[in-house]
Amino acid sequence: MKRYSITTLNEFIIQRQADFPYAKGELSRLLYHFVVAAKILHKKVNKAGLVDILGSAGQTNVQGEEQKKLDVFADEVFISALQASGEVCGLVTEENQEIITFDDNLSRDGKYIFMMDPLDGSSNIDVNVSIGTIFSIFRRVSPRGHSARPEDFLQEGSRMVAAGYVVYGSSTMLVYTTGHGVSGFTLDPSIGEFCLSHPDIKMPAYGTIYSINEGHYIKFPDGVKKFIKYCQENDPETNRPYTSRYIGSLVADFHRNLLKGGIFMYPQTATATTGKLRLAYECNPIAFIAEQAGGKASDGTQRILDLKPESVHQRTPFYTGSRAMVELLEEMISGA
Ligand code: AHM
Ligand code: MG
Repeated sequence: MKRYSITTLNEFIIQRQADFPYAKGELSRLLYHFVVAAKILHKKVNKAGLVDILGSAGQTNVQGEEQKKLDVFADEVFISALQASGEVCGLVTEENQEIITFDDNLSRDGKYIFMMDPLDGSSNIDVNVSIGTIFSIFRRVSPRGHSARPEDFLQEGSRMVAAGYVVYGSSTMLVYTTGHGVSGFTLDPSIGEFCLSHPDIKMPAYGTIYSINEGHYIKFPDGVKKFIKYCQENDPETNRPYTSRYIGSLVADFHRNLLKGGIFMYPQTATATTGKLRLAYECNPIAFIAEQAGGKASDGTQRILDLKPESVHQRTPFYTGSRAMVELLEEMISGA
């Protein structure tokens, strides 16, 4: 008889609990609640195209309820799920200017804080292109039993406990790390489970894909321009230029480069001097995953995970991907 061996995400999390001798199952419970919300969002994303038939955002649906934009819906679903977990004392999301603190008794005792972009790349929703959810989890520094405090949310990325993303693409995948390598799970919608499909992901040390919005080229720093020129010249090994691939959805662009090898760049420009992407819930989690997979993430001169945040929505230039490519770019930026 043929035997099928499937490892579901829940099973995997339980197996890995042994990696954290100090853990009492709180992180596992937290991830479990996050994943339930991700599945709800998966369902909603898959139906997004029907919105035009059923009533578009801002209009009322057949029950007379107002239709929510998908990013607002995502924000609400994740916030509710994280509060329900009782393990999170507060969170920051791209949708909310202020820090959200959960002030019920259970959550005030929660050990973790959560930072997330509930639906990244949301401008791609209308055109049926991949979008994602990105998150990072830290242990709080303020005492348990009290409300979360601003300093809980201003820790360097190197103190992250776990990070991950969900990509809603041709299939829905969750990729995450707790600092012991990177694992990828594909959602099997027929059984409603994320199943281990990509164990111990390693990013190729070198790739031939570069991903950048070249529309801003004339405003890029000289080192980045030099690197782009390098990519456009013939690679001696393949005798053709590097391949340019840019979706405009960070999770999808990074995910492709993670598996195939390549570099993603979102530099500062003459007019946007700190870049576009947010350190806390876009760059930090992607950087943690990149490093855990053997890759690298930098702001051009410094390791992303060493940056000390000054505000929760702060932006940073961002370069991440295959180690050798990021190192070469850094050399060109430093003018070496
Ligand atoms: P968003 O958080 O408003 O969705 O913006 C973030 C997105 C990233 O997913 C993507 O890498 C980048 O913005 C694309 O920006 P641009 O359109 O300037 O190339
Ligand atoms: Mg975003």
